[in-house]
Amino acid sequence: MKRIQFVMLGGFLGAGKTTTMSKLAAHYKSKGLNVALVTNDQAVNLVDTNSLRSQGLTVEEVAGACFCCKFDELVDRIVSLEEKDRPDVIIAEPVGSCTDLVATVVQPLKDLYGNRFDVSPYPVIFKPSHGLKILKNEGGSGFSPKAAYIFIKQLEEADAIVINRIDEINASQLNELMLIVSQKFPGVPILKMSAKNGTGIDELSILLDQKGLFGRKILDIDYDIYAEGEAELGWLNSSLQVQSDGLLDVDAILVDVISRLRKELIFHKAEVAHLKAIGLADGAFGVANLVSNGTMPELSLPSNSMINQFDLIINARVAIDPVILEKLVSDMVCKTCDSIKAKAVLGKTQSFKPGRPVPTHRYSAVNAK
Ligand SMILES: Nc1nc2c(ncn2[C@@H]2O[C@H](COP(=O)(O)OP(=O)(O)OP(=O)(O)O)[C@@H](O)[C@H]2O)c(=O)[nH]1
Ligand SMILES: [Mg+2]
Repeated sequence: MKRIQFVMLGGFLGAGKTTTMSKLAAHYKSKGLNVALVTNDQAVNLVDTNSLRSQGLTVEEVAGACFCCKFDELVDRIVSLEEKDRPDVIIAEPVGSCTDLVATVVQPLKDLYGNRFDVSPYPVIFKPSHGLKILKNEGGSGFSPKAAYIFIKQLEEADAIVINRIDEINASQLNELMLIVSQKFPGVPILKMSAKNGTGIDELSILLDQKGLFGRKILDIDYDIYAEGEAELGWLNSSLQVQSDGLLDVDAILVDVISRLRKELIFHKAEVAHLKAIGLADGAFGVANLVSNGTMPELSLPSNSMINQFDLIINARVAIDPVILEKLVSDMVCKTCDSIKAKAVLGKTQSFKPGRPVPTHRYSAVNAK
């Protein structure tokens, strides 16, 4: 039986992993290949899963902890996709605050399931808005040194570093970024991409098809610092329904909620790693995001929908106490709804600090080629 190509896309929160998955899936489909995706989060109610499914893609999810801590569940999801959908390629997105994935996912997959899955080289997507400040070590990234440690460890285990959002920067800024990345991570191939407009997706797919000694960079990592860095993030997944007698402008509501939260979080000096909201209504969906305090909210996928009621899911990863985060999210949703005389019917909310990662497997040396 032909082995399934398994692709995992690493990168920090808000780096562009989900956007890249969607573009890569379209790329593989255009070549006649069958593609399926696996998403991952610390909690349930994922914006990413809903967004990708709404785009017509086949998606399984591992919710409740990262792939490394739920390795067997990841394998179960892959096997279930294998049985149901017979994909040629599976693309998986780990949690954006997760690292040490080569030792805990890539090596175990190659070693234990190498006869069934052909594991691609492991690319890590670079997020310029936080990455430049972290690599320059000039402060002002909004994250503590422990959270910055995770960002750097993610890049250290990459077979290739993919600089994303090149549509937003000019040639000299890009050269500066390439120089810094190549100085910090000498010898590591650097790719340039705009996941948003598709630039660089072909080159990424060429990298992913390469065979050789990839997925072998076992990190020297301090799990205490890693766990403390992750625990500095407030994590929130919340679902609710917005209702009104009149017509609701779904896209305007998504952007309004994110904009109000941005203002409050700036006031609280709490850096946003990624704030995302999806509105889901009768076949239509829209997504709004914020990837740092220094950037503006973006309606990344418009729904162009006017409707009486819709489901709203908010996922927030912010350097703040999760109790404060939960209150701010609930207050801002209420303010948005009050401003348009709509009603928010609260569903399920999970808010917490991520717990210490306890991987199912951790290979301390390369076992599998
Ligand atoms: N301008 C621009 N925006 C991008 C690009 N890639 C992603 N984005 C935007 O960045 C935001 C975050 O992108 P995602 O793909 O959701 O990021 P992610 O890495 O999956 O985030 P998490 O799942 O939270 O870790 C969205 O608003 C995207 O539209 C890009 O190449 N250019
Ligand atoms: Mg994502």
